[in-house]
Amino acid sequence: MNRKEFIQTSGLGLAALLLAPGAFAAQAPASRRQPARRPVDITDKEVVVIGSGYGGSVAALRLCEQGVPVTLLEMGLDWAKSGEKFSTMISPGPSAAWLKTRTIAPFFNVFPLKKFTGALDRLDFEHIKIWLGRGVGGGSLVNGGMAVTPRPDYFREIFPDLDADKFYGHYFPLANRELGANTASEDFLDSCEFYKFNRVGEAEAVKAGFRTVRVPNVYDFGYMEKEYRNEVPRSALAGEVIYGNNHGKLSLDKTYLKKAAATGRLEILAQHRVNHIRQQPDKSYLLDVSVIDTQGEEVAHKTIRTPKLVLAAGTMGSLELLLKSRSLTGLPVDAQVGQQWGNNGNFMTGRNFVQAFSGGTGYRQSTIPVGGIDNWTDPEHPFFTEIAPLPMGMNVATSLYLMVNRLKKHGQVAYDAPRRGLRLDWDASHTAHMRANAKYFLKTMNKANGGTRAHLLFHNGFGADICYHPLGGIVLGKATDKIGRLNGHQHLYVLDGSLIPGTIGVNPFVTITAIAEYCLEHIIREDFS
Ligand code: FAE
Repeated sequence: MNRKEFIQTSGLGLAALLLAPGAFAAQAPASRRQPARRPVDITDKEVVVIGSGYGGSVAALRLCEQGVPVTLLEMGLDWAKSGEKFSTMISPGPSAAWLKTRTIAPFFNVFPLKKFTGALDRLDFEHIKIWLGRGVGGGSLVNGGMAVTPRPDYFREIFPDLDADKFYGHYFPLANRELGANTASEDFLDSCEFYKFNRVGEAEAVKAGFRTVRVPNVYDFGYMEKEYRNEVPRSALAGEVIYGNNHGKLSLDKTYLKKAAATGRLEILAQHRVNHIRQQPDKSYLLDVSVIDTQGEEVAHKTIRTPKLVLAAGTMGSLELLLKSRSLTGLPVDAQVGQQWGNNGNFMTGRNFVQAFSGGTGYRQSTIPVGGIDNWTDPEHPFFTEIAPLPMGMNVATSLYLMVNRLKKHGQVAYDAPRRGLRLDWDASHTAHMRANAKYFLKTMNKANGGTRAHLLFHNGFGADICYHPLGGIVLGKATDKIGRLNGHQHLYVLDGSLIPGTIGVNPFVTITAIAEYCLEHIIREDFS
């Protein structure tokens, strides 16, 4: 079978499911268009947070707890309130893509979609594609939930100026606790048919001489065991993940944001897209905001003024807002902004014909990863890789890996004013050593276990352009002071993945959360007491 046939065959299976009644059931409600309005009034807010991902949610909770009223602006939907359901990977519906007419998964994009403000977005640059979450909860709505604390030696290498002992003694445990990180029981993983892919993945790795590790997750494994026993509606065991989970996943709307809302001081304005930021002579910030409908069209235009602004729009969102605002409104933005960007060493690869004569990787797969391969201490080929599920609704005898490598060379981000978009300096030279690691990994695995490089998934078997973890560009202690205040500003704080200089060696949301906790503790003490 060649790659085209593989895609077609898989597509046929998926198409059968697609044509099942209800596959397109929850389409976008036709929104009534209203003409765009000019802003008449300026609305004043005490503190505004832009973006409701990890950094924004920590900011919302910690400030609200201090008695500070917070307004949180999020361009995506408030899914819990919208009445929309998240769709599965094999029957994609409205949540599957942000304003696209075809699915945007890393592969098998054979599904047409109706344009809608979905939960998953993809930014396409020449040499890299970057996936993002959209909606109240940001990336937590669509990610795989892997809650990984970085290696202490690498954390020290990346953040030499931070107090690592305090991070491992306090901020990382705090982040894991608040996020609801938990670990699956070994009995369940050993016996559950949905985790055959992981058992195969671990056994093959051990046979090839690699070290495997159990990885915590924010998916509630107690709930998953009930799914398995058919006591509750299925989510991870029903193919839900990158288009959102209807149950089981402790996304931020169920953790940090829920706690913040319980204080009565949090105002969440969903479907509010911030277009640019202008600084006033009195140092306050004027935000130009579009209220958008589910087609992405502006239905109202607002101007919001605040003396204190938290920028937590995610690495790409915060970079775009700062660089675009500098170009459009003259917002003072330090020359360090845009430097030290990276893909966290992301490199996707896989193997076909895995255990082809002994049952493959399993017909049914949980969408939630639980295992990793830790080869970080190998001086020649250091990498960590997730043993990723591939819930295709059939046994494809294929293993998928999302590798996290070191970064040898940073990228740079700039604003391209004529094209009105970000420009990313990133090409094959940035990923050459990641490709070498992937080649070594696959060769070692195939030699020990059989199988072939996943030509059926990726061109040449390598997804060098796939990035789930964009990091950096507004690096802590470089573009900001030691606690996230943007250089040259007293009250503009950056609190998201952009603070991490391009790499952290593992999946990043626990680190983003812990750094936001650290920054907030100091910001509150210094600026809000
Ligand atoms: P993020 O969560 O991206 O939130 C930013 C928010 O700001 C979003 O909701 C945006 O819609 C909103 N926004 C952006 N611009 C604007 C604007 N102009 N106006 C208003 N709102 C705006 O930021 N990480 C892990 O640690 N473990 C995993 O298993 C994992 N799996 C992943 C799987 C997928 C498919 C993807 C896409 C990512 C995955 N990640 C994973 C990465 C993780 O989700 C990501 O690093 C964090 O979500 C980034 O957190 P931030 O707070 O930086």
